[in-house]
Amino acid sequence: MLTVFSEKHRLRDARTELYGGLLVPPFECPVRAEHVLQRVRDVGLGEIVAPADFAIDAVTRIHDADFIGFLETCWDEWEGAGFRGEAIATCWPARGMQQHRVPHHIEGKLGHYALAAETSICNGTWEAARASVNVALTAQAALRDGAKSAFALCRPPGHHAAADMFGGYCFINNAAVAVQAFIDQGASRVALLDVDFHHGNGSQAIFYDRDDVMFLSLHGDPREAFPHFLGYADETGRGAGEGFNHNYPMGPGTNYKTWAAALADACGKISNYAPDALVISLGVDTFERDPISFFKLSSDDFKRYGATIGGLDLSTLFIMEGGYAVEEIGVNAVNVLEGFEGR
Ligand code: Q9C
Ligand code: ZN
Repeated sequence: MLTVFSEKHRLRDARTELYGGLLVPPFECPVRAEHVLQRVRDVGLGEIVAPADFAIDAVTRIHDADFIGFLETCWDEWEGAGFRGEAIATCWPARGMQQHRVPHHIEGKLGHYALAAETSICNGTWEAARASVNVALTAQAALRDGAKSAFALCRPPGHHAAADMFGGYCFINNAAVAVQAFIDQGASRVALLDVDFHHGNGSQAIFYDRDDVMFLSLHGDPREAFPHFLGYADETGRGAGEGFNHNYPMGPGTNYKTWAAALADACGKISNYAPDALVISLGVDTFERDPISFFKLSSDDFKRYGATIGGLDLSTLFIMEGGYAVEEIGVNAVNVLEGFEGR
């Protein structure tokens, strides 16, 4: 399987994450991608290529232009305002306040466009996010050109990013942009299966009204896990999209047996939908020793479920999302790809 990787991910190297009331080194750090790349090499998964440059138009098919403008200039505006740390949102348009007026001051803009406060914006964040979506689009183009599967080794991740919101370590929704590229190239239906530990709130929101994209997510119950305010089982889609959104929230301690039963159900729905392409939001923070998550999958389980996904026999694009047990992230992510290939 082809892997697409950009060294520009290293430009996203924040010093701070707000966690438990402390500013700690971010869980979402550069070494994650390097370990996955090393494992791709070690097992000889296939060719590794750098991304092509894509016009921003592919991104603005999903994201609002004003939000993209904000990401581009946020760091400069923050520094220009005289702040000395990294850019962190500290106030929001909460209940009863104005939701639609975008403030001029960067502090207000951050609150308008952020969905959470853990994700600091620093110098280089925009360039890295841009490279990450180019990785996704390059891998997508390989499928368009006839490849059966491809691995977009994206970093930073994307599935929490909505049309006009960043957070949860995400800025541009790489998977959503890739899904839209398939549609724009003529696909009638695309399935987006999100196996990251966290609910893909951004992806769900982006496609919630649509029947040409089926979104399915297996994740920690939002009553117990980030992003807390979306991802319930009764969120099934809206309007034309009713019946095309499927959430599988699961509680603390969920083991492979329970998780795999949810995956089997999701795969049945994907099969019936008969999509022209399948996009996988591949987070491996379902791992038993992940530092911020509570599922109990072993490294072998990743290979097992890769085989299940492979059994769908669809054109499949894997997009890297989360996974914070950095020592094991390479084995776990590449196990899915090897399982998919029947290795
Ligand atoms: N107590 C992705 O996996 N905060 N994002 C978690 C845990 C944010 C995860 C707090 C987690 C974001 C792409
Ligand atoms: Zn995650």
